[in-house]
Amino acid sequence: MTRVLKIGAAQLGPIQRDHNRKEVVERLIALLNKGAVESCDLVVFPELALTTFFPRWWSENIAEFDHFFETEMPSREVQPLFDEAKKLRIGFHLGYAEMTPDGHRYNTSILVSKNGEVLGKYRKVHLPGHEEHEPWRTFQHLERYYFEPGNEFKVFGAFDGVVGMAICNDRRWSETYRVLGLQGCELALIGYNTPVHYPPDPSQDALAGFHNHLVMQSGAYQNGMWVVGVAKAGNEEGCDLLGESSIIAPSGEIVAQCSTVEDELVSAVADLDMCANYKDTLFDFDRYRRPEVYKAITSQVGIEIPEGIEVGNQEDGHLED
Ligand code: CDT
Repeated sequence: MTRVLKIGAAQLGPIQRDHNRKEVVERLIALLNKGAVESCDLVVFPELALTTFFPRWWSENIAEFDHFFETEMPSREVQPLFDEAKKLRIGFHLGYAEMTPDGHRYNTSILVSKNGEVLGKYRKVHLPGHEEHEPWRTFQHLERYYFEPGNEFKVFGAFDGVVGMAICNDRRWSETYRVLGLQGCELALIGYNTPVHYPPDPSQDALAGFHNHLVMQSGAYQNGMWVVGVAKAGNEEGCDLLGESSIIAPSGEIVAQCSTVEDELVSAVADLDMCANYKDTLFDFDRYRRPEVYKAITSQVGIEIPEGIEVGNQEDGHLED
C-alpha cells in the first residue's frame, strides 16, 4: 500500500472585523477549489479561519465577543464549505472559536474527512499572551482571557496515516511534537495567526519568519513527521500577521511555501512512509529515548536552578568582568 497524500496549505489573507461568515466561507471554498485543481486529498486552513483575530481587543464584557464563536459545527453559514468539500472529495482542517452548549470557550480546530465527517477535534493547549487589559500595547493578545485551555494532544487515524493537530503558539513548544510523536503522529496540522510585532520584546520582530520555520522544521525532523503550518496573514485591522505558510517533510526540509500574505494555496505530495526513514533510524524512540532522565519535563513547570549554583558569582568564570 502506498500512503501518498496531496496536501494543500490554504493560507488566508486578513479577515477584517466587519467581514461576515458568508464572505469568509466563500473565500475558503475558492481555496478548496484551487486544491481540487491541484488534486489535493486534504486542504489545511489556519487558526480562527472564520473571523478576525478578535483577542487583539479588550472588552470588559466578555460576552460582547460571543458572535465570533461557533456554537455548532458545521453551523448554517459553514455548511456550504462542508458540502463543497464532500462534493470535491477533499478532506480539510479548519480552525475556529468554539462555544460549547454549557458556555465554555476554546480555540479549536477540526479534521474533516472526504465524506464531510468530523474525524477529530483539538482545543489549543498553549494559550499565549495575557489575561488582563494591557492598554500600553499597540494591540493586545488576550487569548488567555477569551479562551480556556485544552488539555490533550491526540492523534486520529485518517488519510491512511496517523494525524495530529496543534494550534499556533503550540508550535513553539517541543513538547507538542514529542507528545504527538509518541503517539506515532505522521502528519501534524498547525494553523496560526502570528503578529510580526511582539510588544514585550520588539527585538524579536525581525526574526518572526525565522522562528516560525525553526520550530516547525525541528519538530518535523526530531519526530519524523510531516508538518503543515498555515497562516492567516497580512494586515488585519492594522496588525501585520506573518505569512510564510509551509509544508515540511520529515527531513525538516520545506517542500512548499506561500509567497504572498493573501489568500494562497500551495501544495505538495506527502509520502507518509517517509516518516519511517527517521522514526526507525536516528529517532527510533524505543531504542534511544531515556525517559527516566527527562523527569523534570513533566514534574516541573518553570526553571529551578539547582541549589549551590550562584549565577554571576563564579570565581573561575568571567561573568563579573
Ligand atoms: N495565535 C497565536 O498563538 N499567536 C502567538 C503569538 C505570540 S505573542 C503573544 C504565536 O505564538 O504565534
